[in-house]
Amino acid sequence: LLLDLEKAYDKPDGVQRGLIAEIISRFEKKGFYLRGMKLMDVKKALGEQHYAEHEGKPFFPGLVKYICSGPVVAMVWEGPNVVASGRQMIGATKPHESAAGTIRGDYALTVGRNLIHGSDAVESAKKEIALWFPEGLSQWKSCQHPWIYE
Ligand code: DAT
Ligand code: MG
Repeated sequence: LLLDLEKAYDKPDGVQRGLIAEIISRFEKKGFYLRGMKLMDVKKALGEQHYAEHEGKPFFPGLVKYICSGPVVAMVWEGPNVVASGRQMIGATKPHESAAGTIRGDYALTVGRNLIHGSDAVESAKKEIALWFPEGLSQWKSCQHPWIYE
């Protein structure tokens, strides 16, 4: 059993557009473990810290404004290779390049409204989880576990 962690969240447009359940259900049905989830308003400092790697780029101010523009649903998903699988399920950054069948490929049109964030590596997932879930995560075991995990 490989344990990887991915922090994923619906961006404000996912909440505004009523896609919370649709997005969660893809990760849930795949068999990943939900370890943490909350609806939250994003303060500017958190938005800036979360996107610190993009500071200085021309789209940075708009990106931070967007992420702070309404509540997001922050989630932590765990499972074998969840970072790589999760990025595949989310789709490419630019929706016109994201494959049909991915979240962005199915529901998004523009890069600045691409619905969902997913950590790009286990290391960044750990940092993002510490940033978004300082209260810690939940550990539990599904009754379906042996039917999904060998
Ligand atoms: P991802 O969200 O797929 O990890 P990223 O980390 O490269 O993509 O960028 C973070 C977000 O910044 C991305 O979801 C949307 C925005 N962004 C990235 N490149 C952009 C660009 N060229 N123009 C406008 N927004 C951009
Ligand atoms: Mg990224």
